[in-house]
Amino acid sequence: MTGTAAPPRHPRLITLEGGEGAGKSTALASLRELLVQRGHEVVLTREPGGTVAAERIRALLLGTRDTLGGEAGIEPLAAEAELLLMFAARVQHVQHVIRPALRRGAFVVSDRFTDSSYAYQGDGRGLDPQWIADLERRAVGLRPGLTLLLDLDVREGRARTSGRDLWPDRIESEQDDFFERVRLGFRRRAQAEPQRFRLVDAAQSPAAVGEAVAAAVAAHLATLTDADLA
Ligand code: Z5A
Repeated sequence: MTGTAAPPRHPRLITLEGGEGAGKSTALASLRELLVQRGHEVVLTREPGGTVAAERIRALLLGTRDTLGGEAGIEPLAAEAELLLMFAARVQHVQHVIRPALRRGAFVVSDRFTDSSYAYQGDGRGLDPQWIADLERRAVGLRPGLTLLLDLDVREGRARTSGRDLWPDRIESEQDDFFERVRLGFRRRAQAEPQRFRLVDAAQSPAAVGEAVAAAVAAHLATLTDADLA
């Protein structure tokens, strides 16, 4: 492997990506149902988070003065600190949840994974994608076999979630231009890796999004060998 080669894909790791309000949490239910119907063990998880320590890191990453209560929420997080904390949480998640589940033959479905770091910290915050690639290669060491990108107009996504939380988190507090860069970043990644990504039009009804997600997963399952499922 050269210094810049992407880590290998694991066929049983499936991720959902997209902007705020795209409907990832809603689509997870259809995805899980399909895999369970086919007799597979499914571990549903999310990032940042997924372990006790990673959920603590999530609170630090997303918390505000109001939710964290005090100084930690007042201090702005440097973009570099945000990136490193995302990866600190991800290492815990990969080592303690994802790899053990994959080793015992389960499917792991994660609401966000490393593509979010490229989109939010790379395209959104302007950090060097080579640095992110290096962290991915050294500290994560795997990519999903299938990534469903739920693509939605930024304003529509924000309208769906507006009024949901009393206090917007650190990332939700960003302006529309930040989220436009994130959306473009996700779309560029999907174009660059068409064998891994499936683009889903998230402006459809929840039922139609669920059907599109289930169809993409069924097509992915059809490509797996007995060795992939062992
Ligand atoms: N982040 C990062 O910067 N770097 C990283 O490496 C990682 C993450 C891993 C996680 O916060 C934040 O961390 C995230 C990126 C950053 N910040 N942002 N933005 P989160 O998990 O709390 O935020 P989220 O992932 O964006 O979740 P979300 O806003 O809840 O979006 P969602 O899960 O895609 O949407 P949903 O909960 O399924 O649906 C939202 C609402 O829309 C809800 O009321 C639904 O009923 C409704 N909905 C869902 N689908 C539809 C359709 N099809 N039509 C109409 N209404 C719908």
